[in-house]
Amino acid sequence: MGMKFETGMLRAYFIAGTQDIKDKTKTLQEVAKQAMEAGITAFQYREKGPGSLSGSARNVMAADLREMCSDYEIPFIVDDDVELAIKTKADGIHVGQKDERVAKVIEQVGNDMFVGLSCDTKEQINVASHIHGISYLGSGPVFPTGSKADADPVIGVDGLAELVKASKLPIVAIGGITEQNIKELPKTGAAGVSVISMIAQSDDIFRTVKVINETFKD
Ligand code: TZP
Ligand code: MG
Repeated sequence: MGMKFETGMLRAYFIAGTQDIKDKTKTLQEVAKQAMEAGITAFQYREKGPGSLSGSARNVMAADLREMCSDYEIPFIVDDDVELAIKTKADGIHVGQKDERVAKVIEQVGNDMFVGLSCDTKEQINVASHIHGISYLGSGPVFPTGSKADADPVIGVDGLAELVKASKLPIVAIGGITEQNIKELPKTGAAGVSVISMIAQSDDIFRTVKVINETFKD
């Protein structure tokens, strides 16, 4: 059994895969370690799209990052891939609306890990509210993102606030969040932010993670 889900895990939630490290003088392990050192509250391994690893390189990377999360006592969450999540004894798994059906994923992982689901609309939130075993929701992209080729339409800050209002489950904001626009988000009631480029491409990961944690301190 992995770490038990707590809403505080959603405050500074870093998502990354090899493809997100654009400065090839750094490795994903180095960037992730700095982010953990700096105080992220969750890490999601999302190895996807051009420049991503596959096969054994991906398994080795996943095992490294899993171990690092254990060392820093933060949850290791796998995007989409149930098999990899089980193999690495992940704490959580995150699925989107276009991925494997969430009810099936919940059945496959049982009590061994928590489950997060992306929801863009109130209708999707309503459907999710009837499924037992979802711990948190990820919003649709709040701002335009360059990190996901097939991202859904932008929902904006007001759209995020509406989703939070419609949901009993905690919601983590995602998509195009920067050190500037993050200031607009606490008033929506979101539990925190999940970011790729804000951390993966930061020139100072310590400063960036501090901005996130201070913006969402309560
Ligand atoms: N899902 C919706 S937007 C997105 C994902 C995985 C990408 C977020 O990346 P960034 O760089 O923080 O905009
Ligand atoms: Mg997905």
